[in-house]
Amino acid sequence: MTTSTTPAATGAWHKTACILCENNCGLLIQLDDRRFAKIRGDKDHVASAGYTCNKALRLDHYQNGGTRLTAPLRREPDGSFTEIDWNTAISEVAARLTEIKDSYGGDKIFYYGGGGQGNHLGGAYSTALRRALGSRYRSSALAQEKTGEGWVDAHLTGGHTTGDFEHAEVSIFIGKNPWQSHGVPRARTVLQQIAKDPARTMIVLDPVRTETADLADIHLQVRPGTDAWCLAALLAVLVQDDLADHTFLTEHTTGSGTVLADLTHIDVAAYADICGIPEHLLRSTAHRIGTATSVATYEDLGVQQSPNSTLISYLNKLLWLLTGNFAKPGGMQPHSWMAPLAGYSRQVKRSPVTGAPLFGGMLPCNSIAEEIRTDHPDRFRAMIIESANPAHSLADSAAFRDALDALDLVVVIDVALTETARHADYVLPAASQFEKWEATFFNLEFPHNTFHLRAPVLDPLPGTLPEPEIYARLLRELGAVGRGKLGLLRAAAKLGRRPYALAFAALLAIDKSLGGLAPYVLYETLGPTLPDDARSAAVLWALTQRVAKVYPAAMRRAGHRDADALFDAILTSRSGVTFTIDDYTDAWDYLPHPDKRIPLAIPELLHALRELTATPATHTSAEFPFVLSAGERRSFTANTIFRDNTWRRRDPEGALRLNPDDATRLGLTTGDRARITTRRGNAVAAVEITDRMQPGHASLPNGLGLDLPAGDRTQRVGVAANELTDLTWRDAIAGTPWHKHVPARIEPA
Ligand SMILES: Nc1nc2c(c(=O)[nH]1)N[C@H]1C(S)=C(S)[C@@H](COP(=O)(O)OP(=O)(O)OC[C@H]3O[C@@H](n4cnc5c(=O)[nH]c(N)nc54)[C@H](O)[C@@H]3O)O[C@H]1N2
Ligand SMILES: Nc1nc2c(c(=O)[nH]1)N[C@H]1C(S)=C(S)[C@@H](COP(=O)(O)OP(=O)(O)OC[C@H]3O[C@@H](n4cnc5c(=O)[nH]c(N)nc54)[C@H](O)[C@@H]3O)O[C@H]1N2
Ligand code: SF4
Ligand SMILES: [Mo]
Repeated sequence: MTTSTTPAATGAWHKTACILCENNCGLLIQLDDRRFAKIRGDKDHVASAGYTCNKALRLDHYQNGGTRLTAPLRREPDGSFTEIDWNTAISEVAARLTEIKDSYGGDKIFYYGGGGQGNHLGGAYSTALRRALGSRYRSSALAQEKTGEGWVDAHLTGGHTTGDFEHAEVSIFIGKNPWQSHGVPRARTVLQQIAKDPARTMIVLDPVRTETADLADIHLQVRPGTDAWCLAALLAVLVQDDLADHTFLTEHTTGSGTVLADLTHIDVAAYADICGIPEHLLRSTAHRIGTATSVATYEDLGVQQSPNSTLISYLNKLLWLLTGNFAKPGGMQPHSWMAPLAGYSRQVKRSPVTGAPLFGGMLPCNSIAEEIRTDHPDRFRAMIIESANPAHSLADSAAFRDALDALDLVVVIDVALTETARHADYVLPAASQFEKWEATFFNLEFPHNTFHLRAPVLDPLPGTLPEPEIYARLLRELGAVGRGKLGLLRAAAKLGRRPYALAFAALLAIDKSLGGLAPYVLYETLGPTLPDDARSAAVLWALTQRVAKVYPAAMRRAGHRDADALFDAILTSRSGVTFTIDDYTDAWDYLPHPDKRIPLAIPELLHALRELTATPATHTSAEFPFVLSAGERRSFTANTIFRDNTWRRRDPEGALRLNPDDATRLGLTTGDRARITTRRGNAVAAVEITDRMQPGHASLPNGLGLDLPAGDRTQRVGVAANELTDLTWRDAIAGTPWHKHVPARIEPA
């Protein structure tokens, strides 16, 4: 492997961020040649202020641990890969995409991914390529977790809300283990502060006694998959004991009458029995919530990847809405965005073959294979996959691999030859997240919302390119924008931002199609004028214009005079920028409803709530008696970002966790090997026995079971969870998978 160095950089501390979870804590990295010799938290960072968890310090295993691609790969008729040069790769990929577009229509080119936990800047340019090709359908990991919640938000507050956990009197974590998974910035510090403060209460709904549950005042250790009954019962107590905030409901909501009436009828004792929580504990918990001055909640995969997930999102939101915990300190708060991760609306379009709902415009991940493996004339024919590993991360990997193989063309943009890339026709090697300008749009904070544009720490590994350059080369090859227009804008950019903005607006008025191609146009014209070769940041110019237009007051509160001042601050601040300071009362401006009230009644979900009495609460059987949570976040898991098993200091194989009673019954002890069988497949894992698990519940970590090179073969360590999951285990409304609720059998291996 050839390496290039930035010699002057060795020994110096470089500012960047961690790429392992959505919090993207600021980091300082000291290099030794291309190695990350030392890593520490960046105290100047606007969001993390020096905080990191244990995982960030292992990032050299991402940068230097795995096997990187250093040339584009083309699949040959015999199935093998040949290295080709970039010019050949770009011209062939552009020609093949054009062929698909001309034969079947651009809407048959499906796009997946666009960014992981640390890299969204490239994805911001993918929209221009999709526009040029006429590609209409897309998806990403969001459509196997957050789309149901996003759709509920679209009905209620119109968008995402963030919990003010630093101030909340009562913090509630529903199927969320922030001690391990974060999501809450500086999570471990914040959790410990809550735990230490006798005036504040932490409530955790989780079948497992997690590290977060250890710190909780109230642990509602529900039976797996029964949160809907648990939350419905909590809401019922709030209503039946008249703890709802009637002033808030009257002044700020509509439809509360219907919702309260439905909750009045719920049999709390019966629901307590279903979810396995003592009735008195449910009642006292509801009273703690109903009498608190402020309540904030966070729901995550434990419920979003379990049965009834969309209903649960609704019930979660009713918990804080019925108690008036919106737009106030310690409550739930809508916020500004640099760019929303997805645009949800109440109206939902449907997919062309199976009619799956496209919440936030995304095809549910479990429907992708179904949409391809058919002879329907509208099936997808090609797929572009960037910064994602769906052949490993989507339910039923075997079905997804078949789907990839059924396509006419698969193009994968990744740093490594992943489980997905192995099924590609072309693999385009990307520069790593420390070798290019990068950023994420996980800007979910309140009141200080931050954005961090990271400068490269290293030069790109020879043979690799940043994604914005890959997209630009494809668009150039496609001749997406005439040279005349690009020339004119380049000339205007040399004169300054103001003439550039005017020229851009004038061209857009003549040619509306430029709007969809804007990221590419900016890259080609404004990009070259940016300092430090920060060409990939060009798209942020348009996004800062949007911030100035949509949140002018919040932007000025953060000290930015106008969009250009904000753009310059982003370009030059190596520890991130606070781009807006929201105010609690801004919440009402963010509501999209003309009457500025929150419409509480969602008919489909009230129907699902009524149907709970007739909904099965268990999905196990004599054949598959266990509930397997396939994909738990632990101290040494990080999706599939590390392609090097030696980064794990503990739990190297990703143990199957089991309750002691189950283990005794099965004759298993810690370290033994057990076979896990589901309707879709089977696997063998090392066993860890722990009373953190309840009987009948087992868990496997996420991100294990990668097929990594070992000599001229590959070696798999740990279980690839999605060899065990099934496409049909999914939410009836959002189509999101039940990864946390897989019926399984466990036996000694
Ligand atoms: N260490 C680490 N951190 C990560 C990641 C990582 O890979 N590793 N990945 C990041 C990503 S992509 C995401 S989306 C987040 C996810 O973050 P989390 O959602 O917090 O992660 P999980 O561990 O998958 O699931 C959370 C909890 O759900 C519980 N659970 C299982 N079944 C049920 C149930 O029926 N009801 C309830 N109430 N709970 C249940 C599990 O016991 C678990 O404690 O983490 C992010 N952070
Ligand atoms: N069974 C089960 N399945 C799950 C989950 C679960 O809990 N259980 N969790 C789900 C969730 S919440 C998520 S978010 C997904 C995550 O799964 P994916 O969305 O597939 O994402 P990652 O595993 O993060 O993979 C990121 C990919 O990006 C590549 N990469 C890294 N850096 C770069 C770069 O700079 N450029 C490019 N182009 N590529 C890069 C990596 O090599 C890797 O292939 O998994 C989901 N799947
Ligand atoms: S919380 Fe840990 S994994 Fe997440 S960004 Fe910070 S250091 Fe990285
Ligand atoms: Mo995720």
